[in-house]
Amino acid sequence: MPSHSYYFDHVFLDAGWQSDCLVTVKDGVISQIDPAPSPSSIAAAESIKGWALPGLPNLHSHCFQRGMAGLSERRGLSSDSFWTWREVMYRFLDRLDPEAVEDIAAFAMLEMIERGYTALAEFHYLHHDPQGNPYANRAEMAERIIAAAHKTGLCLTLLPVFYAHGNFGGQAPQEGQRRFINSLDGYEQLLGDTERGLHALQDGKIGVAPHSLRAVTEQELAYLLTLAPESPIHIHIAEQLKEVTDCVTWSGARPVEWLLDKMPVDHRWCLIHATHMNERETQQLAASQAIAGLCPITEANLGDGIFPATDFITSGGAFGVGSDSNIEISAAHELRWLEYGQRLNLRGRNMLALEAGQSTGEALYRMACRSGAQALNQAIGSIAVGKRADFVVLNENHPSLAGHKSDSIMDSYLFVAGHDAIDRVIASGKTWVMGGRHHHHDDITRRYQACMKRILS
Ligand code: NGQ
Ligand code: ZN
Repeated sequence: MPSHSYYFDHVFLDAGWQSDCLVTVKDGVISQIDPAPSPSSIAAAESIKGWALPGLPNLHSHCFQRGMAGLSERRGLSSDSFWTWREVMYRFLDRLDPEAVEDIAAFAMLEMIERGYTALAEFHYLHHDPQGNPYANRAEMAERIIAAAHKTGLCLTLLPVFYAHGNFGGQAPQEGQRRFINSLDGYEQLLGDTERGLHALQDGKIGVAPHSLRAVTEQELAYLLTLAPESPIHIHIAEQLKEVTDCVTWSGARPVEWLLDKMPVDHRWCLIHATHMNERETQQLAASQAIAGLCPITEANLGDGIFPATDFITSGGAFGVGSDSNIEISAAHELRWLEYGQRLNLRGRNMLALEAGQSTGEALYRMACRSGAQALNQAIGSIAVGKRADFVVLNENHPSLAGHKSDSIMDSYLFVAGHDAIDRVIASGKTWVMGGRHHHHDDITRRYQACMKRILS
């Protein structure tokens, strides 16, 4: 494939904003960056106005949950909680066949790429048919997720989930969990089939996802770690207080404490939520090189609590963000709410920028890019040679950016304009979104509408 050059008015490099910069892309990867290009190379390049950022990685999602957004916001008979939401979610599953999963996933991914994400780690656990039997093709559902990524241009790390139990200590799974359940043998087969399916994508990668400490035993977890030794490991942990007390009752230790004690937690790991940690756990997790995968919009929606992000980063910890339940998909809003949670909790401002004079938006964006790349095991999250050519370009004419210099662009994007400012998105060197709309916006949206009418009828 021949190379292609972009001449950016403004581009956010590792060293900061750079004006009038030439970026050359070959085979979907950045091959050269020239901050002082010659007039002839400028003339030969495609000129891009506006403010170009690296695409943000979305490190945690369950795409199918996009289809139930808005269906669990009505007060129930007893007090509503994460656990009653989960019952609604389990009932919603009864409506989903492979076609619906593909149509909903494509729509969720469409929103992701139109709203600032160019890569996704999909934590995929809806494996089986409505009776709980594997499909003839064990990776049927995984292939639907892969097809949706293909249609939208998102870079995909697919995390098939291992789920075997209903609570700590190897308890039997509940009826509502039947579509998630695998033996270790069945899981290994699924992992292999999914990995083969990922060859359909240019940058498809695999990872291993024990659902939570509730869903796996210690022995199963130890075994899972051996299955793909180079790949990321993602796990839900300590999201709800009940999970903490159940874990203490079972083992005498808190979930994060237990995990750090029993498992070789390192840079391969991404701990999703980790909301409820004491100071010691916060410091030890920070030192482990694992990523904290935070999903502040979902955590607010589900009433989880607030992650100790300020203490965590002061201790050297690294976080990325995910859209999780997909109740609202927006890279900017996710980061905004991460910062706002800290402000509300600690009654301060600019909590997640560590140095005086630093832009909070830039601190958040850089952290989530770097950690997201690690959690997805992909060469993404930075505009640098060797990285996937993913650019999110903000409209220079957006009113909330008008008159701004580079030092306040990221803050205005994250805290003010949000995804409304996104003009163009380039993923793997190809333009997928123009004027804020994906090439397949209408088709994917129409399919989603038809699907929702069908499954909600
Ligand atoms: C999930 N979601 O697997 O979709 C979980 C809820 C559970 C979030 N934690 C179910 N947001 O943890 O058991
Ligand atoms: Zn989740």
